[in-house]
Amino acid sequence: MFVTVGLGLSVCPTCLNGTPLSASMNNYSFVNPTSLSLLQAFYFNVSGIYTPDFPDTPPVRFDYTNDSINILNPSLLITPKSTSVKVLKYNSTVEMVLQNTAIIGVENHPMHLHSFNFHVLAQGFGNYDPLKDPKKFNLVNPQSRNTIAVPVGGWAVIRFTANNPGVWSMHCHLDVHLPLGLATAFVVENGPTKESTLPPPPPDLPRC
Ligand SMILES: *[C@@H]1O[C@H](CO)[C@@H](O)[C@H](O)[C@H]1NC(C)=O
Ligand SMILES: *[C@@H]1O[C@H](CO)[C@@H](O)[C@H](O)[C@H]1NC(C)=O
Ligand SMILES: *[C@@H]1O[C@H](CO)[C@@H](O)[C@H](O)[C@H]1NC(C)=O
Ligand SMILES: *[C@@H]1O[C@H](CO)[C@@H](O)[C@H](O)[C@H]1NC(C)=O
Ligand SMILES: [Cu+2]
Repeated sequence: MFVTVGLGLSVCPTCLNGTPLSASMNNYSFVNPTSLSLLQAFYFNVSGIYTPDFPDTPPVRFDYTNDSINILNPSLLITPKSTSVKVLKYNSTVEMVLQNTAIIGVENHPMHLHSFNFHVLAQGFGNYDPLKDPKKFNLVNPQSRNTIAVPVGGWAVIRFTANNPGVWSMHCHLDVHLPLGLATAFVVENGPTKESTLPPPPPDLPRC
C-alpha cells in the first residue's frame, strides 16, 4: 500500500468545534461509528457501520511534499469524511509506504498500529521513489516497532504479517490529529483454525 498521511480541510467546518482543520490517510478522513463498534460490526456481520473501501493508493497523485501545493492546487485541500477500512486476508503480508504531505503544512505524524509489531524497512525525506528507495530497504535487521514517526515532509516503509483476526486501528498518535481523522482500520479476516478465528465478545461486554 502507498498511503499519504497529513492534514487537510473539512467540508463541514462546524463538525469539530468549528475548526475547519481535518486530517486523513489517502484522503480518507476517519470518523468513528456511533451505533456499533467496528469489531462488533465485523463479528456480527452488520453492514453499514464501516465501508471496506480504504484504497491502496491515494486517489490523486501529486508532488506530495512540495510546500507550494496549497497555493498551486487548493482543490486538493478538502478531505472527505468516512469510516473506511482495509480488509486483509488472514496471514497476509502488508507493506505500507507512509508518505507525509505538505497539504496545510508538513508535520510529524507518529503512526501507531494496534495488534501488530511491524518492521521499519526504510525512511527518508521528500517523496518516496518507488524505483530508487526499495534499494535502501533493511531486510537484514530492521527495527521492530508499533509506532513510527514518519519524517516531517518525508516517508517511511513498514511491513507486518496480518496474523491476528479482528479490527485494528492504525492512526496518528498525536492527540490533536486523531479526532481530525488521521486514522483507518484493518479488518483482518479469520484464518482456517479455531486459534486463528475471532472469539465471541465476552458475556460482560458493556451494552449501550
Ligand atoms: C458472519 O458471516 C460469516 C460468513 O458468512 C459466518 O461464517 C458467521 O457465522 C457469521 N456470523 C454471525 C455472528 O452471524
Ligand atoms: C514545487 O512545485 C512547483 C510547481 O510545479 C515547482 O516549480 C517547484 O520546483 C517545486 N518545488 C520543489 C522543491 O520541487
Ligand atoms: C480528496 O477528495 C476530495 C473529494 O473527492 C477532492 O476534492 C480532493 O481534491 C482530494 N484531495 C486529495 C489530496 O486527494
Ligand atoms: C501463517 O503463516 C505462517 C508463516 O508463513 C505459517 O507458518 C502458518 O502456518 C500460517 N498460519 C495459518 C493458520 O495458515
Ligand atoms: Cu499526526
